[in-house]
Amino acid sequence: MGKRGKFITLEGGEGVGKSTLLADLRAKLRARGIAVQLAREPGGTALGEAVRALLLDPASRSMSAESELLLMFASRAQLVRELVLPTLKTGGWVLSDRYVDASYAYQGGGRLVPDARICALEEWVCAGLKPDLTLLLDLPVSTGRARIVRRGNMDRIETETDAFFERVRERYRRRAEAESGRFCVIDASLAPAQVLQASMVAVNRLIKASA
Ligand code: Z5A
Repeated sequence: MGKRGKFITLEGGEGVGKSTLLADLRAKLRARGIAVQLAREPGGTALGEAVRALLLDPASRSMSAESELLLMFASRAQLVRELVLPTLKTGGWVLSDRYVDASYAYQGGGRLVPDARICALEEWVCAGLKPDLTLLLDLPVSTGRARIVRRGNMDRIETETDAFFERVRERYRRRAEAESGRFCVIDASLAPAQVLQASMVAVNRLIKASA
């Protein structure tokens, strides 16, 4: 049987530069001859994109924390089975804009859903799939928000309070401390080229380990 591919996730609060980094990382990996599949959460499959539209629609303002959490996991269940596991199995690498850490940060940290609930869903839905590497782009909330505001068109979650996003950031940092072998924390206030360079240090380690 061929070698399993690697699963890299990008995490962080609003406007930290995940989409920007994702495109740059894909280019770097492809230049090294590595087949890369991009993913995003919520979304990444036809079903997941429909769920994403529901989740982010400002008109869904009455959505409960429980509904939000379950919809995030519904999208994830489909992504894992339809895209991530099949790609890894054939030796491809998957770069995903968010994965299960986002549920602990946003629904756990932000919405105060008990971790035990999220953990139970993770055990069921993720089928033991953990990222090989998680790049956490860390940025003060005010800086990320300023970038988002400049872009315009705020989605439902982006209109949350600063206190909500401070809790999200704190939760991400705590998870990174607790799993320092999997996480690499990047200073997202650096210029995009420097963010890419710092990320490539960790990615190169993964490439070496898989050679
Ligand atoms: N969510 C959740 O609650 N629970 C879950 O389990 C999951 C997700 C999976 C959708 O995610 C929402 O779902 C998200 C979390 C929640 N909540 N919100 N809000 P998303 O990933 O699609 O949305 P996002 O976090 O808001 O991503 P984003 O707005 O697209 O930001 P980004 O991808 O991190 O940044 P970007 O688009 O690359 O950059 C933003 C701007 O900054 C842009 O103008 C860039 O040109 C600029 N930029 C990028 N990098 C830099 C640097 N280094 N310096 C200066 N400017 C930069």
